[in-house]
Amino acid sequence: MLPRIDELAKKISINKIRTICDYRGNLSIIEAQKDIPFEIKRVYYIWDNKDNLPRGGHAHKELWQAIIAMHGSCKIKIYDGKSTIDYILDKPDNVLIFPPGYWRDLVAFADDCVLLVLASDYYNESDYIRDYNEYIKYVQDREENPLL
Ligand code: T46
Repeated sequence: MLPRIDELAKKISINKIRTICDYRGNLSIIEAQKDIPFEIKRVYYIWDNKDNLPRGGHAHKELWQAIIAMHGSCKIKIYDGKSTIDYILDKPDNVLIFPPGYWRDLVAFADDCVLLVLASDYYNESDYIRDYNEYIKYVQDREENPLL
């Protein structure tokens, strides 16, 4: 069964990335399976968002992701089928790690936002739930059968 959104908030609150600061500036470090709980199989980034158009609007069945605003800011709305929690990403030493099973909407992009995403698997369209009604059914099925 999916954790409730209040448990999720405790579990996946934005984490600080290990950062070494010296007179030259800052160097932030992420090591797979040490600083984030999965092997990184894919990296992609989102940038030059047009007219502040939202992205996301889907959930993943299996994929874990870690998201960093390398520059600028945006808001990530995470939904568990009943409640929503909002995370603001606005610092390059912050990372939002979230597990599969949650609907996400990415909104309020600053014009200069560059969002880096580390993913636990290769791109696979069949891992997406892009239809909202299908997502609600998925959540209900999970509640009825936690083994799903
Ligand atoms: C997510 C949020 C944060 C690929 O071909 N390979 C890829 O690795 C990705 C991520 C996307 N695509 C294709 C699939 C679509 O035809 O690129 C197109 C745009 O993807 P999408 O509409 O899913 O983009 P976003 O920004 O709504 O969502 C993306 C990720 O897909 C998603 O996993 O959590 O960023």
